[in-house]
Amino acid sequence: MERTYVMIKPDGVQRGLIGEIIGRIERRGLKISAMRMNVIDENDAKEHYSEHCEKPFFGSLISYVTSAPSVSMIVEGKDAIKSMRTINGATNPSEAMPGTIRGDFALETGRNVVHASDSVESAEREINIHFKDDETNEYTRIDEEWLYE
Ligand code: IDP
Repeated sequence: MERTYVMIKPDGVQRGLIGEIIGRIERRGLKISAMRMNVIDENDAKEHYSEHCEKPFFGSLISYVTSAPSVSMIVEGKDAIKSMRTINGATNPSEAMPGTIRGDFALETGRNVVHASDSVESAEREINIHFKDDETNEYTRIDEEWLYE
């Protein structure tokens, strides 16, 4: 099983999309093993997006993700990293397929509602930025015997 870091960004929270987004994750069969709402600390945001620190949009990206509360989650399951990226859709919402979160609810890259880690290394790095070890929960979903062969 894989785990990934997922964020409902401030625009997703402000636009009342928390339930819609969590519903899609749960219905897919993925397991949420940690969840918290908070305003992301500026230093944590800078560390999270450090690969973009030289980009022209870095300043506005940090302001955006720290501007209001976000929902942070650890999501687990088979191929959780790839599955969450597919559920979210393309980074630029104008290229995101209908049926994806960004394809259904967003118009601009700078307000694209959700984040999910793009590799095993990023997932572990991002989970460590946003969660402490004792914030994760180990449990079995009652439907797991029907989700997995
Ligand atoms: P991802 O979120 O799909 O992994 P990345 O390329 O890692 O995409 O970019 C991280 C975030 O930075 C994007 O989700 C988006 O919020 C923001 N971003 C990326 N490119 C641009 C841009 O050209 N203008 C404004 N914001 C951008």
